[in-house]
Amino acid sequence: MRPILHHYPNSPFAEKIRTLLGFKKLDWTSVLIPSIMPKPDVVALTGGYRKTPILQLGADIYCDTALIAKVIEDLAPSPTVFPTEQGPLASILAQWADSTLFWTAIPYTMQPSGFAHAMSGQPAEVQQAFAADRAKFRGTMPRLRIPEATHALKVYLDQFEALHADGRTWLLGESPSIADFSVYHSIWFVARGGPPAAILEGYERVGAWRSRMQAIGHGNSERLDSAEAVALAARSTHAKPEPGEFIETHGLAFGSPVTIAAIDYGCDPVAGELVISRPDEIGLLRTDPRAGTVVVHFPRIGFEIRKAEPA
Ligand SMILES: N[C@@H](CCC(=O)N[C@@H](CS)C(=O)NCC(=O)O)C(=O)O
Repeated sequence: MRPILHHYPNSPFAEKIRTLLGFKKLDWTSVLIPSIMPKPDVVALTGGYRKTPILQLGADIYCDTALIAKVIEDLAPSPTVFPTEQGPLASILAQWADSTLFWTAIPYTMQPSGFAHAMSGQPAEVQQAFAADRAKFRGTMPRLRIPEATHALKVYLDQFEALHADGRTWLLGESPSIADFSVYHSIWFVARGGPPAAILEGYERVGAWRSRMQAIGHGNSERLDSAEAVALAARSTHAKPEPGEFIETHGLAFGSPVTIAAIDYGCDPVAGELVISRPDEIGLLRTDPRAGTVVVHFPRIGFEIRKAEPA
């Protein structure tokens, strides 16, 4: 089935998945979504989750790029981005990059000169709306100040430069892995960030690796309108969750009413019946007036399940 990516051009996590789709040579459908709330078509599909990107396969909606990467690996197993000779290291490095490195690159790049570059040409109301949206999105999550973010980013770049001193092609050796895609999207964001991009100067080996990543491209995609994608979900049948595969945790049986929410930021809860509980994935079934009955999937790590309170 042709995967549908809901994304917008300037999103680093979307760039991770666009590059992965390019690497896997998968034809995909591109749905452009707003970068700030409201996102009525996204929320019709997810039930409340608002982060970017999401991946849609018919009436199955996949949230968070840790899970989306695994879904893409299943759709196109070869060449793998989870090479066995690297064991679990690739996933561990990817998780560090998707959290610590990302939350260093963002406050560093969005310092006033980078924010002005990102917003150039936008009216003051749009800039204010973006800043207010992101303040609400981050919630109470601690945020590095610019001097600490700058220093940390230099330390990380020094470490990546040192890693490449042995002439390796990819971060963990001779095969690209999910770690390359996760580290790449934050460096990509810094590189297109205007004046703050100067921090990358002098990192020759990191620059050469970045060019190799960029050369992968985004593969072939066709555009679809987001309302069409919602209608497509309503016409599709979701994959059948298997009660036999369900691991009981939290004392919750298959089909229990729950909410699932991210635990770091963008913690909007999604309500439905818990129908997937695997070691690395959880998911719920919900019915939406526009999208019909859909299964919304999340990675287990980074999300919490709560028993739904009776109305
Ligand atoms: N853990 C999430 C993080 C996604 C994320 O933080 N995405 C940013 C854009 S790169 C976002 O959602 N920004 C707010 C928005 O797009 O509404 C993932 O791996 O997908």
